[in-house]
Amino acid sequence: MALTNNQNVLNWVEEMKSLTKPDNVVWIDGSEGQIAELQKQAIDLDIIKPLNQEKLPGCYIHRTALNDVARVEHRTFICSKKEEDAGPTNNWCAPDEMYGKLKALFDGVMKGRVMYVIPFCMGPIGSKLSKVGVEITDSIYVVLNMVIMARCGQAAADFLGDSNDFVRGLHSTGQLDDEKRYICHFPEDNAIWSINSGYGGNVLLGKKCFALRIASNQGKNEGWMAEHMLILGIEDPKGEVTYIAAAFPSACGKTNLAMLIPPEGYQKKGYKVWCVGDDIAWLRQGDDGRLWAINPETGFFGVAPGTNMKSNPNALKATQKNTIFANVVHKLNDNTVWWEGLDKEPVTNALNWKGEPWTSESKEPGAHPNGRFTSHVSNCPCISKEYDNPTGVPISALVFGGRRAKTAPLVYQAFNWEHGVFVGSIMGSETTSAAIGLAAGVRRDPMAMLPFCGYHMGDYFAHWLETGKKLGDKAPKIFNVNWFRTDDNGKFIWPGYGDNMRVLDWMVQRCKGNADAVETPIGYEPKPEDINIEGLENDGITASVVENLLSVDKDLWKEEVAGTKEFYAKFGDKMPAELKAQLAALEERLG
Ligand code: GTP
Ligand code: SPV
Ligand code: MN
Repeated sequence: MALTNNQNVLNWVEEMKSLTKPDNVVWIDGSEGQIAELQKQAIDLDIIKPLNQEKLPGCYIHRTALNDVARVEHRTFICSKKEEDAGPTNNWCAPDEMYGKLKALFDGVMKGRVMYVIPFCMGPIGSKLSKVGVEITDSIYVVLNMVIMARCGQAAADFLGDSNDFVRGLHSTGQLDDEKRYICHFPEDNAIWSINSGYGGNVLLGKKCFALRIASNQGKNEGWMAEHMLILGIEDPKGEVTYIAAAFPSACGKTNLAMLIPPEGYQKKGYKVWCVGDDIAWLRQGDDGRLWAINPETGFFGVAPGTNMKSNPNALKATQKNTIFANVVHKLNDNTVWWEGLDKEPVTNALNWKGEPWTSESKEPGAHPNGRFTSHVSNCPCISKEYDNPTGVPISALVFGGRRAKTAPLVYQAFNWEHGVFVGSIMGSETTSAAIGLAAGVRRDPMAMLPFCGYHMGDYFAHWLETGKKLGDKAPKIFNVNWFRTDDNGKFIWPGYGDNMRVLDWMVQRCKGNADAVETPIGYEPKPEDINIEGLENDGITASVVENLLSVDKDLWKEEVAGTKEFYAKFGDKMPAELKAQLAALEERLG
């Protein structure tokens, strides 16, 4: 039964139904009974397999098609009316042409299938910062993941009421044909059409498609920001919590930082870290003039490989119940899961992510490097009590970062907001497995938004500059971090993970005006002794190693400037003069 009398919703569902011609329509109310029934059906259809219910209650394993394991940037389109509005970093197609192409693909695609209609809300129900969407899909896997990742069902439909202000998401797994795979966004219609994929980032339309590509457009028009950022709170021994939002490219450490467990020395003093979100932040100026953030999602769609009791115990614990694993190793002896970096136990009798027999002796990795888990925030031991707060949390610092073997130091602070926007705009990172078909090496990824900014990135930079003007002296401080500097043998120098707390600590002290800094050509840096390295003796971290991690190689930075000039040139007239001036000033400071 329809969950709403909203004619805008009902008419659109009717229209999509006559296009896709399903046998049946089912509205997702989000009730436990309905989800249990769908889980049963998904098991019968072999879409998911139940895991050991004693060790992993409520957990399932899923395998995507072999050609469908990550986002596909070359098949992702921004279909704005004007090509210029999509900008040089997005694939563009005219809406009429793309609707024409897609209608042919969607025509009758759900014959013999069920059409699921999922009303969902991104952000706390009732919050001024939240937005509603409706996703239509023919995939039970999508339904089972969506109810973890977003507030789905009756409450979302009720929150929408009679309004026409909702995002229309249409998805079909089609035939999973990767040559007919399209992930298309129509920002002027608040619409997303996705076909021929079953991989999370392409099909859980609330996530990257809505909460970043469409929402970044809405934010530009309505005066707020949708960013690829984690949100965490650092509680000091007095109980005061400082909130930080951080943007790192895909598979560069957001989930890990968001769930960080402080080193023992910090724990003893009473420091705690709380996770508000691990992937997306919606940020808006509050009535008090400060910048406030919500996590629009309710779950984690996290990278499995590398997650273990040492690197990220909170994430691992979050996956011990009611979790859907995708493209990891299936251990047959005890019907559990495994991935590279989980533990050192030899795996004997198992299936790899492709479903082929696999053991620790096999040459290829068992889990796909982009193998993922979907689990609800309530599973996470360090979830912040503020995550569902409709007003969000006040942000004191914004952090950018990426994987850089040599160039970027462990941490530096921007001189001011405008310089901070510049720091975000020149971000680069070594490519990872989170998207298919990217050339190896460093790519420019401003604010970690290159694949997710749904409009012209020149306008996006201008929007950031504008936001800084509105925030004035209440603007968060801006920092850049790099956990990934390597030594001559290619090994990471900084221990990372929980020890990143030591760097967060310096940032918090900077925000509170309690820590000094040294001015370098690229920004303010800590004095080496201001990074607390107590307890890191066994990791070989000494004050001189920290000094090395903070060193700025002017020759490498001059190459960086040259690369940035080339990158900026892409944006033509839309490149804000302020940022070009920042680049020239950096070049001058480098001498
Ligand atoms: P998306 O979900 O794709 O947006 O990724 P993410 O930014 O949340 O990255 P995630 O935290 O899942 O980390 C990705 C990979 O980076 C994993 O293999 C981690 O083990 C590794 N990683 C995360 N933090 C650190 C760190 O501080 N140091 C090192 N060396 N590796 C890290
Ligand atoms: C990312 O790639 O940044 C992710 C995973 O968080 S996906 O949902 O596939 O985009
Ligand atoms: Mn992400």
